[in-house]
Amino acid sequence: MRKLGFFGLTIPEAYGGLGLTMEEEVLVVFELGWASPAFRSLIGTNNGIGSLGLILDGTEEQKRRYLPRMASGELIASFALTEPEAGSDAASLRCSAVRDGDDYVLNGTKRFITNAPHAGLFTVFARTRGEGAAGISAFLVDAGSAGLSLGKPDRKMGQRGAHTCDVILDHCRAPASALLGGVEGLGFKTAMRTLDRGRLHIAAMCVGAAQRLIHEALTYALERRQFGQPIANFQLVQAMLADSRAESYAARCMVIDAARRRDSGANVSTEASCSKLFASEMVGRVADRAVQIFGGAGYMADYPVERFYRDVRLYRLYEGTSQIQQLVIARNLIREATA
Ligand code: COS
Repeated sequence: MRKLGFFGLTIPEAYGGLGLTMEEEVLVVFELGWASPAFRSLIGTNNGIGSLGLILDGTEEQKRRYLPRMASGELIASFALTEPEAGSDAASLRCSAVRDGDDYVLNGTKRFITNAPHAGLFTVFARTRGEGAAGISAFLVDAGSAGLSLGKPDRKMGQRGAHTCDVILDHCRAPASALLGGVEGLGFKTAMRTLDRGRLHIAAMCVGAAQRLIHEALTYALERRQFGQPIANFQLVQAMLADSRAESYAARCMVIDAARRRDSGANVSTEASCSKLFASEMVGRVADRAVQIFGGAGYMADYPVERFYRDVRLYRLYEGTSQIQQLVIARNLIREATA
């Protein structure tokens, strides 16, 4: 995948990536979702939340320093926003960054950080001044920095091929040049704009995983015989396959439409949240039906549906829970109506 340029799918060509449009990116992500939701994380963060803050708000010097090595796969990037006490309420994060001479000194713990065990660079969100969103800044912190250490590997229900752990910052020194964009107080908006794209990427993953689950369930239903015939002949089984096909098609259309809108320069905060909400809930239902069609065999680790069932549960949780997507959609609706 490294040789084929997968680590730099969305990094601009000027920095050594393939510079795919969002529409092109989601087409690739459909395939990654089909193949392995967990393995996707290794390249997914370089093409999404790991690099996007830098692409959106980094200085030219910061981009030139890191993006070419990310695009080649030499440098794995990671996005460190979540904390033990700051999940859905990201603006309440407590990690602090205090200016000390030519450096910032960072203190705090970041939780569930995807790719942390492999990362060479973390985009760390920390509080430089005051309460709330306006007090948050983003820093590009090298993994080898003194004072940065990793917690024990997280033991997860699924997505075990995606490695996550705590990132602990204990008087970790980062040079002033590590401040993303060179300006304090922009970090929260960088995180939100990054997640707008990241959520669309996750929605595309859900579509790919759903298509794989339907393929597995259909293949099994055509082979498995009960009452003297393939179970695919039974209308109750057909109804499950048909609902899954219809719902995954709807999600696919949403994701492609939102991606095209983003490529045309539109703000897709609402469309990204709609896509992630619908697609992640959809793939949960599709995985559940796939296990049902397999019957007892679907509960066994012998078939991929058991792993997919566990893997796709995460999509309703990370990069914003379903409830956070509902909140974003409703807030945007009300803002538009009252503007
Ligand atoms: N793009 C640009 N700016 C945005 C934005 C977006 N999508 N969303 C919010 N902002 C801006 C707002 O305009 C506001 O700026 P001003 O004060 O200048 O108007 C600022 O950011 C704060 O926004 P808001 O008041 O809406 O922040 P809240 O604390 O109410 O929280 C939610 C917003 C809940 C949407 C946010 O905390 C969130 O997304 N939480 C989930 C976090 C998440 O996804 N975690 C997963 C981590 S990665 S696996």
